[in-house]
Amino acid sequence: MLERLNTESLPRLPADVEKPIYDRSRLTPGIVHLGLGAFHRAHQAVMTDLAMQASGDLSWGILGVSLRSAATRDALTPQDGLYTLALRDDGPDGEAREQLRVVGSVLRVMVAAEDPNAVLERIAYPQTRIVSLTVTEKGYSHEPATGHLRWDDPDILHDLENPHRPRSTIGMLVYGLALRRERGLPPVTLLSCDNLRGNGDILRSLVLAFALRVDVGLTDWIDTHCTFPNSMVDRIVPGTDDHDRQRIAERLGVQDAWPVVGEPYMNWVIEDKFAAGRPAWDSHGGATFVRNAAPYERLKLRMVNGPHSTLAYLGALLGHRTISQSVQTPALRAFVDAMMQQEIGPTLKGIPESGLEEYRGRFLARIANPALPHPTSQVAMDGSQKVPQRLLDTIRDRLRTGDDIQRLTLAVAAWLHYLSGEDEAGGRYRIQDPMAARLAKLLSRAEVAARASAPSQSAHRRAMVLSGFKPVFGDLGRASEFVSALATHLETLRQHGVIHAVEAAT
Ligand code: CS2
Repeated sequence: MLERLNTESLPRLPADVEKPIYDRSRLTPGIVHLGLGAFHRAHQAVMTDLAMQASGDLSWGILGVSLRSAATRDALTPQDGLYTLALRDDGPDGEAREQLRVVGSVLRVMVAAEDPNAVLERIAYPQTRIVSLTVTEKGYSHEPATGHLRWDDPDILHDLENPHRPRSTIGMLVYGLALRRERGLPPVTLLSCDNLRGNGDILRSLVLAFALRVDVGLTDWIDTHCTFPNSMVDRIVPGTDDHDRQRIAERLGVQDAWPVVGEPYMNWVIEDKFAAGRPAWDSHGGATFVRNAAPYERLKLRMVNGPHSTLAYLGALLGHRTISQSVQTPALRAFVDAMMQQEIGPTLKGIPESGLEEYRGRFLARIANPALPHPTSQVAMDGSQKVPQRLLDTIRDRLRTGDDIQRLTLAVAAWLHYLSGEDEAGGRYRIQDPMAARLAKLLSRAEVAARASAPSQSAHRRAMVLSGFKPVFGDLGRASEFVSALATHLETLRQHGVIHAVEAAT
């Protein structure tokens, strides 16, 4: 039985494993982070660790909050918050290589579901200056098409009635901020790091909308004192598996119950509007601070996440388990490449052609990385929350300028077809989506409508019903060009399969 990674075993790690060289006993908590998943631990937490190391300012320790599951807390508490980040890719010789760093910025992990009030207390802690979030798209209780708060969300309804025991992210933030205001404490920055368009702006409007139901004075206080920078984060971080754990333990010589594994590439762009200071995240080339993050967000959501989702759905339908298998399938690669060049690129105004080309080439190389198997199921999950900002916004822009939307619409069709839960070889998979039940009903309504129509009309009828689903499509279902293209692609996918559909559209 190997010894555990913790404060005591830290000095004995092999020399080729990087580790914090600051005095962790002097760390004080400055950040409360909601959603302590692998994504956060592979970017913001490590950037904070490196920033504290470079600047010597040790006042930015992280109090991590897992919203529901106790697994991360149970893994990291015996490790004094320490965990390993393994950056993995293929070396020039084609062999996988891996660089390890033990990250020291996480001080403690709490579980909101066990004690929500303790989270509110931490948000209202005098030393807390930033509350950051990676709660995934579905963690915002918003309607994907409009960004508005879903007042019928059971967690939001619960939180309006239970100010001391909130369950939703938005409820937690608002009641935590209410406590800060009551106690006369200084303001904080609320920093969203999720893949949403205008993530800070969305967070601000959701927080203000909820606060308005609680107390008008609180809304004013939040609006005047707190800031909500928009940010864009880019690093591929698949979930950790037991092979990762074993391999990393062998290198460390101690057991790490929950290391995280990611790619070496990382890009983090943040609007520099912090209400109460920030770590020197830019001190070691980690983050870039800008006045307006919108162009970076748009570029990333459309040119990284859009093709990523596309490869996930098309690949999963072909039975591919990983994104790298999908992108190594020549027909899929040619298709997403054409989609990026012909349809996505032209919507990204202000970025020089050569810059876009480099970005596109780098993305394709990043996802082809066989050393980092990224499950198609992971990227495919929660499509209802992802598709609007990854694909539909781009389609809307192109419709406005009268441009071709065939490839992007095939990507949307691939999502809808994927929702049938069966790949082309008859393999079944589970649909993971907060709207899974509503989507299943939508699919069956579309089938009933298609069957009730004349054969020449049935594909169109199906596409009309599907694209009429407003929480995802908004008013796009009224765009006849989109509906016709969707009908054609869905029909091709159903009748002839993925390869035929992508070859016809490339
Ligand atoms: C992926 C992203 O899971 C997904 O939906 O598209 O997590 C992607 O890996 C990151 O956004 C890359 O920065």
